[in-house]
Amino acid sequence: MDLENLIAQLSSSTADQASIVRRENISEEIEDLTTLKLPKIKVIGVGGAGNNFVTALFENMRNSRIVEVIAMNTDASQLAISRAHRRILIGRTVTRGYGAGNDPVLGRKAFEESKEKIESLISDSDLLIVVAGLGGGTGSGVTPPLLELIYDLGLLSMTFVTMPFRCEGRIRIGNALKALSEILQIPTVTVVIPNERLIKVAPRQTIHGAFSLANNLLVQLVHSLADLIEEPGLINVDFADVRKVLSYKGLAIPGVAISDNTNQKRTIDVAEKILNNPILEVNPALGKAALIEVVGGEDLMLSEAYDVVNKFTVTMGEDKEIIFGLRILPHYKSKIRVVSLITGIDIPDNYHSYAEGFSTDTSIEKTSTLIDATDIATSV
Ligand SMILES: Nc1nc2c(ncn2[C@@H]2O[C@H](COP(=O)(O)OP(=O)(O)OP(=O)(O)O)[C@@H](O)[C@H]2O)c(=O)[nH]1
Ligand SMILES: [Mg+2]
Repeated sequence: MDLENLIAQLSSSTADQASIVRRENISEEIEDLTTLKLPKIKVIGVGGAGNNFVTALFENMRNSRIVEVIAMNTDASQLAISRAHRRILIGRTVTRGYGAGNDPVLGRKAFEESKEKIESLISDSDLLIVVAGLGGGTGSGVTPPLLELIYDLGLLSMTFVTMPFRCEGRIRIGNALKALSEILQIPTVTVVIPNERLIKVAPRQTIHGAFSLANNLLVQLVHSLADLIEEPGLINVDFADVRKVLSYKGLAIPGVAISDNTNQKRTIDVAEKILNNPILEVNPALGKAALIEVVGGEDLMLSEAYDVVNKFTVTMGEDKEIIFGLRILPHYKSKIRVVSLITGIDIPDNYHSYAEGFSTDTSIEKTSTLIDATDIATSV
């Protein structure tokens, strides 16, 4: 229930004299609360892949009161077909609206040209989520200086990037690796999705289906962050908790899994799917903090919610910062959805090799069963 509804409900109740006095006090307090600003999350999709990601996000978040979706590109024609609350063309002079032509140096020049415009776009945000496909000119050239600017402004950021398919060749992979190493030097929370993994995880998917595996991770993660902040839960998480988890910099692992059955082990299954997500190839046990949202129907038992969170604690260790929220949505019936973000993973020495998707190191491979594409693709 949002604040307006809460106020309406409070003011419509009938009461005796004593409770009228009490209600007046409550109204005063609520009045104070209404003057508080909701946090503002801006999600910026940079370049072609970034624009595709935020277009998928916009379909879900169009009416959000706290999430603003922004498409940013040097390519005017790509921007024209993107869907977002705002579409920003950058580097109009240096690229003439034709894109950065696979040249990250040109991408960076476009950023420099439009730096003032970008600064005024982001400066009133509480959290910025930057999304891009690394490998081309715009995403690879703009993402590192954009994250640097966010950091210099003292704002909180998170970044969500893909690494190229192996078949895209050494030049694009080289562009992506250079951009990734620049990003990893900035204090931010970084999720890396190696596109090559999408082929392995979903070999018989259409391009759209395989991309939607990655898209949906972002969509559901942002959706959950917004819900956690905005919607009161049985066990409530607020923006301070989100900030806390995002204060653990380094690599991060997002997770989404849904179960729709009454099986006794359903919650454990859901947690295991997340902790063994084969798209991401980073060991969750290395995380220092986790934010977990458990959403279920009226039939969700306390012991089941406990099992989910406990699975994270056992996997990551008891000395980790685990924050969880619990919400009951009657229309969920027997469905359970768990969305999580594990943060604070130090960058392993061999990270570059497996970010490319070429890993042969068995210590980072998972022995899990693969996630069924429909688990992630199920909409929120
Ligand atoms: N997962 C996913 N990856 C994508 C998508 N589109 C592109 N990519 C990846 O992102 C990389 C960068 O491509 P773009 O985003 O089109 O490049 P750009 O940043 O616009 O750069 P320029 O066009 O050179 O200015 C590609 O090499 C692909 O690996 C997408 O929709 N989903
Ligand atoms: Mg492009």
